[in-house]
Amino acid sequence: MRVLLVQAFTALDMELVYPIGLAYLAAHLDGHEVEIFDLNLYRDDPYTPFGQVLDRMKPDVVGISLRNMKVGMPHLHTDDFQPQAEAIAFLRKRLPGVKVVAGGTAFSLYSEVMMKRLDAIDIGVWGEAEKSFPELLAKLDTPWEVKGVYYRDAGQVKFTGFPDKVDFPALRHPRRDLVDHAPYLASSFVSVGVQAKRGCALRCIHCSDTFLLGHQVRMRSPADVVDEMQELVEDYGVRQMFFCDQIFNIPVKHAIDICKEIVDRRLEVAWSAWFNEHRNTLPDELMVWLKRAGCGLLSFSPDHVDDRMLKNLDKNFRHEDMLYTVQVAKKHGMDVEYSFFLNSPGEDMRSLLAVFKFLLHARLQLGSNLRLFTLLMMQPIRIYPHTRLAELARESGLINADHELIEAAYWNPGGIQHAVAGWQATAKTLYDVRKRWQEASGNTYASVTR
Ligand code: B12
Repeated sequence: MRVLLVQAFTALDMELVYPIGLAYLAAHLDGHEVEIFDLNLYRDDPYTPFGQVLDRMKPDVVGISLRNMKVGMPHLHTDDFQPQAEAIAFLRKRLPGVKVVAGGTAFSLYSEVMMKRLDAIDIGVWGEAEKSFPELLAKLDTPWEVKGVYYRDAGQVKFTGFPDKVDFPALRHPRRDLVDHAPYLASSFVSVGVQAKRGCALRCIHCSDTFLLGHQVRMRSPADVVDEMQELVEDYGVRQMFFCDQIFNIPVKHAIDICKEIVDRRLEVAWSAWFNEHRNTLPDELMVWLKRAGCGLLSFSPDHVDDRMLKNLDKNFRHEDMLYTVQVAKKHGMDVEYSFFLNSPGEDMRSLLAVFKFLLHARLQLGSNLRLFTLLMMQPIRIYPHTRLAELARESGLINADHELIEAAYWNPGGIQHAVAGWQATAKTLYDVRKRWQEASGNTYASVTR
């Protein structure tokens, strides 16, 4: 079968994101002719090249990856249903008989809404799909026989039920040969991803990653991870990457072993990842290896700094750990970024000010090693479906019981929302200035927020 895998529009004014999910799928489609096409590479005119690839390849199946949808920062992003619907309508019109199969993180978070609103999708695949998608291609006429599948039956959307998690360490490497890395490298230092593990043991109340990937952490062997990094360097000239893991430094030993493997092979790479803030997950030994292995940035999403608020968010660390992150970054000369939510459950002016006080402290301690662009993105928590925060929002009457949550809903109650609005207006001004500067720089792929 001829299968075209398409990355639909991601957040349009942010960095490009290498379609690693599609490259993973492509690696597991034995016996099919496969190509990958990313609409985001042609932001000015996506439809001419899209039409050309459809005409040339004449795929039997188009697998469309819906990664981002209404990501929830209206003043920063422009993605929506409409561009995605237009892209699907375009391919439907160009190739009326083609089977359209959707998948991806945004699809999986809002599967039913997506099936209802994007009626040109024939079949949807929930979650990780290295096993289910090839199975589906073999059973396109009887999709109800495959787990994890949404299909249409007499005007009704039906679901075959959640599949087992894939055996991640046993997967093949993503098909990097199907994607040109150059535009992603030109876009930002986080654009090309590598994945060392799937799943997360933590229980932060707002996070939907565990709905998608589970609490059990499934790890690849460090040697296998670094084999893939080595391929990226040697075969594609990629020396800058981002780990797509939920958290890189849990377990710590796995993180250290990956670093050691990079160092042993003398691989010259620059990379970053998301890190947990608990001091036990950031021992000196790890920091030393991170530095030697080319990790240039510790990316933290603590979301808050105040003990009471961290408890409300069910974080596994406290304020003293936050201070420790500053101390350890300073000691080892690492760059750091932090992202925070505003007006999370229980917020008051005192706790809000604690965030800014912490940032000031970090700036004084770390100077320019503290990267500040994430401040542009500080906002109230977007309430994602399938999270404890969504339950809490319903119980407390903040949202209606039947809210589909695809239209942005935030945890942003009470008087603090006025302070938040003030901050967002400032962030928008900073954003606009930066955007004009980026445009003047002439790099059409550049990210405004990185
Ligand atoms: C890593 C990551 C990032 C990294 C990406 C780095 C990189 N180079 O790849 C960075 C930091 C850049 C990032 C940024 C953002 N991200 Co992000 N990110 C993730 C994360 C944790 C992993 C994504 C990933 O790479 N997975 C690895 C690959 C292998 O898996 P996959 O893409 O899911 O693909 C699998 C399946 O989905 C499926 N599949 C995928 N496509 C298709 C297609 C078909 C046809 C089929 C059948 C199956 C299928 O099969 C694949 C293989 O199993 C996810 C959360 C998660 N748990 O997945 C959030 C997530 C995708 N991000 C999200 C968001 C909101 C953002 C930002 C807007 C955040 C922000 N405010 O800045 C930006 C947007 C960036 C952009 N330009 O659009 C949301 C999107 C939800 C939504 N409503 O849109 C997610 C789901 C997290 C969340 N729950 O909030 N992100």
